[in-house]
Amino acid sequence: MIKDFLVNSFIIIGSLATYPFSAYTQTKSEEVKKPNIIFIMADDMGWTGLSGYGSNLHETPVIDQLSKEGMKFTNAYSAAAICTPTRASILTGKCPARLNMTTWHENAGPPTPNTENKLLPPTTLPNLLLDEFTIAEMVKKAGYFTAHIGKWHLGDANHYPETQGFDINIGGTMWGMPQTYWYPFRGWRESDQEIRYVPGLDNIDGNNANAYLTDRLTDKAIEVIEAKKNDSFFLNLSYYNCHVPIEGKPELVDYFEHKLTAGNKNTYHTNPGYAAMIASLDKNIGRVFNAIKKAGIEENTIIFFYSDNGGQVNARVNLKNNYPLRSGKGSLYEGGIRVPFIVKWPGITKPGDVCDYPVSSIDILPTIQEMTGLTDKENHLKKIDGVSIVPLLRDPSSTLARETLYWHFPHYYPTTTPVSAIRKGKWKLLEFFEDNHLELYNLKSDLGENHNLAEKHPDIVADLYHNLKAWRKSIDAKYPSTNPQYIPAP
Ligand SMILES: [Ca+2]
Repeated sequence: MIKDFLVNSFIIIGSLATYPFSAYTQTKSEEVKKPNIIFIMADDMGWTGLSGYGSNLHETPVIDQLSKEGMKFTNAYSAAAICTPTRASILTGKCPARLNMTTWHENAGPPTPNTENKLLPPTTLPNLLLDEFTIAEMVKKAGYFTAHIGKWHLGDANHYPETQGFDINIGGTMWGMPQTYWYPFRGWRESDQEIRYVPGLDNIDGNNANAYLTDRLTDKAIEVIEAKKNDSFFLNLSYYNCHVPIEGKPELVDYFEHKLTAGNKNTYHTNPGYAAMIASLDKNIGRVFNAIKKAGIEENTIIFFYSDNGGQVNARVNLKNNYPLRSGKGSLYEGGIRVPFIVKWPGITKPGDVCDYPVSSIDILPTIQEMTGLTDKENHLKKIDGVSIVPLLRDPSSTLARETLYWHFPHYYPTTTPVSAIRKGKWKLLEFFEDNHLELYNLKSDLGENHNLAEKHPDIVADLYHNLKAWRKSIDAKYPSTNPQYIPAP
């Protein structure tokens, strides 16, 4: 006990030493004015996954309404085409390649020996390092309560949300997907020889028999909103929907099956289970919004809606999931990285605003920093890649100082071989490392990236390629290497 007291005293004194007393009290008195931030993330939802973004099967009235009340971005990107790197980029404002976190947690580390691939990926980090400065750590300095609810996927148990500035963690683990969306949200995973579970959602009242994971995560989010409505809070609400396994509520699956058979044959979304999962996500976000209204904090709560990568394009989901974009999750074609993104900032964003300027998940941290008016005494923001998009939120026709966006994925995935990409204005260049060939697309006239213009515009290729190489060097990007065990297919 005495030892604990001494340790606690030391921490308190240490905190005061870091912050002059006047600054500390000022922070406390300003606390009530700081806006709440709810960052809602869908998993694996492609650019056209919402009805408001073009799906003619999915129904998302709540999220569509959010885009009408706030600002809808049409050229928003995830910093990676897969889960873990994008999530790391959001929390740190850094490109995944700078973090050396370019693949998902379970796939990171040294490369797996194989004979199938021409290249071997570099060794990458499976965990977000503890000394990385996150949004949660940033807003905690201003007295925010910080809650992580849902998918984490940023490291093992030594790197869970509690180690990155979150006061509480419900449902976050090292895994990228639940074994099942149905209670008790756990089960044996044969392919990995392990039991997977989603912690923090048990209760003892016996009403859990038919509980759906998404509903239970929302229950917890509402508990946070009700408990902290008089404080400033940051709620990182990362739903598992609509990542596989495709498990929708039966009544919703029935509804979308009927919709598909009732004559809606021309849809590019054709999976009723997937549609049901998106419908459940939408309904649950509606419950969150109702809780905010009920708590009387709607006008002082900023809402973000994002997806961590494009939609899956495998047989379990849909082959044209991201139409009209090319490819999907894992790929650096637009289908893998262009995602829905909506921001509602009461009093700042104007209802119905649409912004076409390219933005990225690396921009979230500096944006929240500016929104909350936090100072950057320790110069954390000087070491990041993102920029604040507040100028766009104030005026969607304005621009940012940043002209280029970059991606680097030195790994394999069913949709791609190792690749880098750069977007500058309407142009996009990709370099594929197996043979170092370059592809150039004009996104303004060819959104589907069907016409490689590399041979037609050598000057543009040279300019973009120069930028891409300089960027990779500046962040010490890791490259794939020749695989000595590779056996070419006959
Ligand atoms: Ca994902």
